[in-house]
Amino acid sequence: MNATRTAGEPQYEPTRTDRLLAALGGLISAYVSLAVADLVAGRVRPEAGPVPAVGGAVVDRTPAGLKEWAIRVFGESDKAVLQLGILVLLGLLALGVGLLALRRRLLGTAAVGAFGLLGALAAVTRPDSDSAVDAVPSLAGAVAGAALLYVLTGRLRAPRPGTDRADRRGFLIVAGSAGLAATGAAALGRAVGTPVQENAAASRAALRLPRPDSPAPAVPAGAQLRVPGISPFVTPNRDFYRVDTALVVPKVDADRWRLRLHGSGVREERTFTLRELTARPTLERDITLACVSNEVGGPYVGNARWLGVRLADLLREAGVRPPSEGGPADQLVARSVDGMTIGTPVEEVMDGRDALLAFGMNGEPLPFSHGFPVRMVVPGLYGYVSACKWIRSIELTTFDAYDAYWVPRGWAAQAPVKTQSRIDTPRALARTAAGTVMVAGVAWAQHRGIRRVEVRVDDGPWRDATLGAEDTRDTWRQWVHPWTATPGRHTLTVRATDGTGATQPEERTSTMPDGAQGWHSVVVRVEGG
Ligand SMILES: Nc1nc2c(c(=O)[nH]1)N[C@H]1C(S)=C(S)[C@@H](COP(=O)(O)O)O[C@H]1N2
Ligand SMILES: [Mo]
Repeated sequence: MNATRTAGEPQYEPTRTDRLLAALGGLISAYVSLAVADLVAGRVRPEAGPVPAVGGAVVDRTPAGLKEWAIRVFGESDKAVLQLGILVLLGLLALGVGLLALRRRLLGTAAVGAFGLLGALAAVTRPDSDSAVDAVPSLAGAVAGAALLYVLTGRLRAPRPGTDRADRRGFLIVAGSAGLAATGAAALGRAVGTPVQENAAASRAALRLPRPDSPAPAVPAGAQLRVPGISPFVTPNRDFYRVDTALVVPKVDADRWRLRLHGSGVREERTFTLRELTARPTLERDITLACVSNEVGGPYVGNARWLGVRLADLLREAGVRPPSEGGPADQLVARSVDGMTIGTPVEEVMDGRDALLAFGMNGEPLPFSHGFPVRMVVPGLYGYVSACKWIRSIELTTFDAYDAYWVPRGWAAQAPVKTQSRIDTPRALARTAAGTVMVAGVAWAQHRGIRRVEVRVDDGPWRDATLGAEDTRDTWRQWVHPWTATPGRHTLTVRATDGTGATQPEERTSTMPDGAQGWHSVVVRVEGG
């Protein structure tokens, strides 16, 4: 096409079809690259795959406001959306790289290599990476993708024997078989499972939970109201909300798991195995867990029966004293296998409340997504300052000396749960018939308890709702209010008063920096009349 053309380049101008094929070649090379990386990551460490590694790096650098927006808009699918976004972006780049390779074969091939290096860099710089082996999935994928792109563009640039046209048939055969082979290999890799994950699954299946030395008192019969549409008093594990930054759920082999206890005021550093923990006196407690990102009326709250050991006992044995007894550490920093850090006030953990290192949830070992083998649960504190999943170590330090993960991202270092109440039924914008309508929901103020719940229709007077029986002050409480609904559009509002006598303030605040407050209300349409 011009004088700069070098030897070995095609003697013809690529047609529009060739360019289309070249772009497609870029896409297929990227696809094969990711499939190979996925296959290798399965053998090495699933979290070290390029998509989770780059995704994790993006999550850690996402401004808090954007993260809150993503949670609000995409809910618990936010992680899937992020990974899809990465794939779409990569797809677009791949089309460009394919076109580039048609003109500059080596440069295009090198670009694939550069993406591989980027993935490798992301993988080894993740906080949970402890070995350079984590670079291997991305690098292997890059080699496969680069080689394929090189071959494919070769087909397009080499005239088919006996013609002066690109070898499109050769291109399609190579592209098709490479795509199929990669798909097959990746599917097979997933089907046989990964060694790490299989050990984890086996260790979970083999775990026999100890009988609690201190069982939870039976849930009072009246705690569960018989109202259709109300949140069940105990949230089944499969329905329990999940909030974390993990793009791949960590699968920890319980047999190899260790918990390290160290830091300021610890007489002698200690390491516990799961067996050592479960052999200690165990307690079972009903505790309601809530997320600071829960909007007024939102879904990120659940109530479970946890089984574990008392964290304060472990700390006392190690010589730790709370600040009120002159201990040097006021913050306990829990670290997880996936690099999360969660800072909890030592004073609260040791003030007599049932702060647990939990291994059981509703009668079974913790589900992987909820922190298997061990997590923390502290009544009265939001999850991001208390409920470290997949916990690996506990360090005693001070709030002055260390900011846990969410603190530099704009969230408060200390965050007791705010009193909240939620209308579960009728649902927002529901249509109901005139007559008696059961307005019902849940209210929570962990560790203070719920004393009163009131309901208001439009601008009418506040009326006391009937409360379900209190399980403990660490659990939420159901409430119901029979309302004689009249035709028209009505606004139902709820507010709760906690065990200290404080009533929820009306004014809505955002979740940031330390949890939303304000009254929940729903608008309903009553028909008939
Ligand atoms: N390792 C780890 N632990 C974590 C988190 C996390 O991102 N990583 N998120 C915390 C937050 S913000 C909350 S609200 C709770 C949620 O626990 P769940 O997913 O079991 O409901 O876990 C906490 N523990
Ligand atoms: Mo949270």
